Amino acid sequence: MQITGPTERLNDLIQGKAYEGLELKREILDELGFFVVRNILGSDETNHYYGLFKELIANGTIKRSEFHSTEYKIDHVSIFDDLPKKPSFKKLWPHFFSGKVGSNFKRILSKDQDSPAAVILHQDTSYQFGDTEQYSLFTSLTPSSPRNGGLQLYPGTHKLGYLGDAGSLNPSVLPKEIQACAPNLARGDMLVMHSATWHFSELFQEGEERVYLEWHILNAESPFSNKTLWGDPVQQWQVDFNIVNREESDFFVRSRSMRLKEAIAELEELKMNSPKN
Ligand SMILES: O=C(O)CCC(=O)C(=O)O
Repeated sequence: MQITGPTERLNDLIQGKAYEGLELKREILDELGFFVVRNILGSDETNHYYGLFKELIANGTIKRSEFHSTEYKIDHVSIFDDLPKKPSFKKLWPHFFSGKVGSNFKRILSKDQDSPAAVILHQDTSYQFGDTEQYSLFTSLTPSSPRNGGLQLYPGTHKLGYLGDAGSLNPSVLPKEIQACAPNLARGDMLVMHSATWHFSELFQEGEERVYLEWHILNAESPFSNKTLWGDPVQQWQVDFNIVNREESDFFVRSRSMRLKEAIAELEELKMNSPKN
């Protein structure tokens, strides 16, 4: 298998730091699959949301997900819901889905010395439902860089779309000229990422805890949108289901992952009953 792409152009954009600015540049997001909007929140606002996050942990309202080392599910909490109404966020919405912007989950992704694990190279599209044009908006509540496990992304890889399976991707199939980009985020910066972009994060090594407040956005007319953030959508089909709990969907009577779970359970049983035990 050989993949070719506009590597010279992508490298020029990365080297010229075209991926960052005070305002979202939609055409650059389309080319690279990501963009950093600087200073989407001021420092007082950022500290306010960071404080809320710490309070929610301290009073037991949220906790780290059992099977995802950086994730806190926060969909049951409404104190972050004023964010999409902030003037700086409102400026973003006309850039997406002809101004009909929906969301179907929000969460916090944090990494520190107590939960330092690296996250494999993957794309989110394989874990989502519906249209493949969806985005994560990661607002950084603390400084983020590769040293504290910040996200790194392969430019342009969203153009490959959905890849037919989920799991750890193989970066050696990409054109050798393409390098991962590791944007440093300051408190209050936002990383906008197309869900098909290949991304990963390294082990937390040092520095402040790395905390992203993520809003996931999609076309508000998608059956999987459960909250309209902007516009006046006509939503003819709706699936009442929170994709943060994707393993609980009822779409399949028998899916690949169900068969895999069954096979693992059978294997465990065989091992238990083998004469060696
Ligand atoms: O928290 C991280 O470092 C990455 C998380 C991520 O990419 C994901 O949950 O899809």
